[in-house]
Amino acid sequence: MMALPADRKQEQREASRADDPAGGPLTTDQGVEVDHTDDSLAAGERGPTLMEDFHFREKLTRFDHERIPERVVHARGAGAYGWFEPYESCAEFTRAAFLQDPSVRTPVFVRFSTVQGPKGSADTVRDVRGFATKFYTSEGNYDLVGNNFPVFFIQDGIKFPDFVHAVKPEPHNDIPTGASAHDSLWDFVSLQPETLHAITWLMSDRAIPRSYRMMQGFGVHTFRFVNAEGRGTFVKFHWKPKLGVHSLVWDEAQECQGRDPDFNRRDLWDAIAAGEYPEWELGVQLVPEEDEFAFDFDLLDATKIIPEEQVPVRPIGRMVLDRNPENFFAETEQVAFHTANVVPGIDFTNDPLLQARNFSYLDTQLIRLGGPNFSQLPVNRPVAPVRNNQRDGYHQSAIHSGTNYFPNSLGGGCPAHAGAGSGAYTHYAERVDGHKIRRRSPSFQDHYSQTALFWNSMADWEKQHIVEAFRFELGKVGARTVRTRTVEHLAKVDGDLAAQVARGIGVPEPQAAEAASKQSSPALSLESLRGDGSIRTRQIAVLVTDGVDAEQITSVRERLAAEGAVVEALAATDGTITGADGETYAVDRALPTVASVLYDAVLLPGGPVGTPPTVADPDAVRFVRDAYRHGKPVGALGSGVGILSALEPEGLRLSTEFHRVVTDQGVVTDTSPGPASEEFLDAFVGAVAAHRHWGRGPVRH
Ligand code: HDD
Repeated sequence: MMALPADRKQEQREASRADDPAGGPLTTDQGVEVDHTDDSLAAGERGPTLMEDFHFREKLTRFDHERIPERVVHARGAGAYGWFEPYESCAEFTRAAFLQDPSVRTPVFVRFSTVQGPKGSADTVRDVRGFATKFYTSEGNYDLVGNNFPVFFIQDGIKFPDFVHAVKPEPHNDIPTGASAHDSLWDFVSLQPETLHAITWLMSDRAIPRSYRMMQGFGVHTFRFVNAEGRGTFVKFHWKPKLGVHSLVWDEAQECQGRDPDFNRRDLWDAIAAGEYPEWELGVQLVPEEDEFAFDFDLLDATKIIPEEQVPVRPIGRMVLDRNPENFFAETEQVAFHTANVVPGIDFTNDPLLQARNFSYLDTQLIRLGGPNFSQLPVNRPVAPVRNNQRDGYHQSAIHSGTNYFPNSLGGGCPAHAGAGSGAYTHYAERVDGHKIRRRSPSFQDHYSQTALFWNSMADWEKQHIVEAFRFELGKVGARTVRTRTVEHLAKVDGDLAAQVARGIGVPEPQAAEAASKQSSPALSLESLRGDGSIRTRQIAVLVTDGVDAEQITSVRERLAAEGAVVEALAATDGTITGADGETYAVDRALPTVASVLYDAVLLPGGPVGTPPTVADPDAVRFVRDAYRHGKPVGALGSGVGILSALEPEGLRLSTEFHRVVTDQGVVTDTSPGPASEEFLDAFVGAVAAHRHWGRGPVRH
């Protein structure tokens, strides 16, 4: 096995750079120098443009052809480079070279995406997120093309065009953009109960992640590991983020779509640019071949999970993303993933969704990237050598020489077959025997038990969010029959869920029925996915104004920065403010340019005399009220506590105790003047680490 430095991919990328290190003047595509690109060549000062202006024609033609088709799904995305390293050898289960040696780092490129919206849609929509990883291994590229849900909406890939047509904007008016709350999706759902499990995930907070860096990834299908002896083991892949799994609230997510449509993309970019490299642990659930039928669901059914309590997730390695791409189009747009890009030691199962994907991805790249040579593009090129007789086609950029067929003697027989004992891919020798039939296996028929398992596993606040999401989505569906039919299916999952949804959307409550399952899997709740508990990279706003107690701000800044949080001082206008000590302090941003939804927490420092004028600023008032109703930590110090109480966020009850740190539902206050105490800072950091404080009650709009 060849040791592969993680920067091998970067070295390879260098060769594709278009920059001219020596500088030099503007040229045409043919390298002819251009001295004037502001006016076209014309017959006289006010005359027509001349055909012979080759610079004008080339420039316009190139511009006219800049666009390629966007991905039919997952059109909007953001990507980054990084590396993967295994914790220990996985040789017992797989011969995959990149999973053998903890000292070998394999380069990766990861693209995160939304599914429904077009390339220019907003990030914080309610949707599944794609989580696709290309490992540039020493044995060729391995693509793990996953999502942030462990289950999919359909069981057989032949239904994919139907499902995607239903969820995409309606064909007559192309509405809605980046949203599933419309008739055609719910019509499909109400007629196709296999969607219910993934749909319930879609109604959960998993569908509005706070950050790509704070979401799980799943390979979804059951794949197969194969070891050097040819023994197979079923495997499900899990990515777990080091920072924990955190989400937005729906009201906030919607506002964020307007305030910063690039919210998740920017977050990923900024974190990497700041050296805060996102990290995930790769885990596997392993099932021996002989246990294939040991479950009350079918391992080949992509609408099912294996509960972690039944088969624990075994951590096998970690991935760190440490480099932003340099050109969005060249890299993030042109990256081409394919579920059939596997390496020796990783194989497929007969999951009918996976089988269809193994056809679809290559097919789509051919049209999207305009021909068969897209694997030569820098982001797609393997670092392993490529030698074969595939030739020609659009955009061929390699100069092949010698023979182009096999077998040959004129080319010395090259490239020869890989020899026995080499790294060649051998397909797992599964015995297959059957009649040709078009029929879903009876083992795929139960669509309700695992939907109920998911529902049962949710904390109360997660359940409440799911009910609200169903009400929102179905409330936007015009066809009453579709609303009713969907609720009837929900009743087969859980009577209480169905009744709560029905009450919000004006359809009859279905008759109470037995829940489809009484089981739960605590590992599915966000409550159990807090990660390392740190507050690294959380965005914390400190609202400042003239007369503010600068010592308080400094003490807060120092501590929060030491914890890895990003602290920004916001004031009514940009520039500087004058502290109570008479010194001037820099403002990071003006309040009108930002919004509460772009921050994770807010802190109100005080001033030595009376109430600083912050409270009179409508932007500041809205900021604090929004943060409070979105469950975010709110801190107040000194006379800032008075300001907070004057703002009267709905439901806020402030303690009347003076000069003591009081923490209540993520609101941390201390009326003491001067620098923040350790006790206050500990409590505030703890409140930020907890992310949201649901005990305040439902989010009011
Ligand atoms: Fe897919 C893109 C993930 C089912 C057909 N898919 C795509 C991407 C991700 C997924 C992350 C974007 C990759 C990128 O960033 O470029 N898809 C999934 C998951 C599925 C799934 C986790 C279920 C387990 N997909 C699925 C099916 C089919 C497709 C059943 C077709 C039979 N998917 C495609 C596609 C796309 C795609 C049409 C569009 C753009 C592309 O491939 O490159 O081929």
